[in-house]
Amino acid sequence: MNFEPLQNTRIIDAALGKEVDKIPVWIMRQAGRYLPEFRELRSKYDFFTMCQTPKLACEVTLMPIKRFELDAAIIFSDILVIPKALGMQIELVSGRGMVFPSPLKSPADIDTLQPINVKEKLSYVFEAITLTRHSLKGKVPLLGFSGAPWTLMCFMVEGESSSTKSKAKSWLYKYPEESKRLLDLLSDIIIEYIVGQIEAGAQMIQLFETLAEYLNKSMFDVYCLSYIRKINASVRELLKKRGIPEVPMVIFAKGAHFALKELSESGYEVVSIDWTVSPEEARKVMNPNVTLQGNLDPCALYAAPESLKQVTEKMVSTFGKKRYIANLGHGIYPDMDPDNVEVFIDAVHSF
Ligand code: 1CP
Repeated sequence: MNFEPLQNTRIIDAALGKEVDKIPVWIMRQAGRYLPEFRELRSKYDFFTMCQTPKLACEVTLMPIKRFELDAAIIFSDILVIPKALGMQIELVSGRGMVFPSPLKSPADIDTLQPINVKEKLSYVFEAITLTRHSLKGKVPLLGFSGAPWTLMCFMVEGESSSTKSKAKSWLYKYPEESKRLLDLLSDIIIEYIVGQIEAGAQMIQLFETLAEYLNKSMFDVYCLSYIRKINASVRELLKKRGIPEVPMVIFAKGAHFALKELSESGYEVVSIDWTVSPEEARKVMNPNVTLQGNLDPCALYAAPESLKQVTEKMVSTFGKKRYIANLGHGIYPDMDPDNVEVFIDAVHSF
């Protein structure tokens, strides 16, 4: 595919360990609900209709890019497009979040998931990526993403938000082999899905293992890390086989403070850390050949501009300019003030 050359390569350069003129910055969930222009458009359409309509997904992806000096765009979509593609019904219910009316109740339900051709079933994401790449005209790189297997399994088994994830965790204890069967099935789809996004024009990929924080180290090793590794290796292998150039990959395993070293040796160019990990500790234990991403406590965006500026400056000075991408330690919340997003970005860039 023919796209315009990239004008801002900071994020890609930082991911690959090259020098940068300024520290690159983007924000997890930057295209969402805290923006009035998003809420306005969202009032006219159902959430998944927005994801499934490339023109709308493109428009939302560009919203934060028009407003702020961000160094990357992230395609507007959701990690739950995969369970949806497998035939599960999902509704975004106001006040309850994502609700699956018929979650997986026992391992027998794994067989109700429909076998899919990723290229066809998720073609709307690929089309949105290609359209957005063209619309960006090379201004900043476009990131693609996917949920990781354990995080997706959690949603598919829990059915709605839960503070303990005890239903999904009970599967790991009661049905370890069947859980692995489900995680394997999801991994195979995720691999094709990521390759499809890269083929469509995604210039960096982030894998979200957001719910890693519910597991201990030994469970994480078996039910997350092995799949995180496999996905990385298989994506690269498939890209090579199909003659598609590789792109940097980011792993964000929220709460996996016990596995920083392992994550930094799992094949990803970038490891994203949450705010509970100190930059010094992360640099000390992690492979020096990976780039770190993160990790401002999202709630710092509630601070007055001057103190937000100070905590941001402290963070970036501790990480340093080399092998670093500034971000929050998790997604931005809907009630945050867009003006403070600008304060955060400026504080990073002027360091
Ligand atoms: O910048 C962006 O907003 C890009 C698009 C994006 C991404 C990267 C969305 C849009 N969702 C995600 C990832 C995602 N979705 C994750 C992993 C990252 C994280 O932990 O923040 C998770 C866990 C989800 C699942 C999800 N989607 C939830 C939470 C689940 C629950 O408990 O109900 C919710 C509420 C959504 C909806 C959603 N996804 C995205 C947006 C903008 C919204 C809100 C839509 C709305 O209310 O109008």
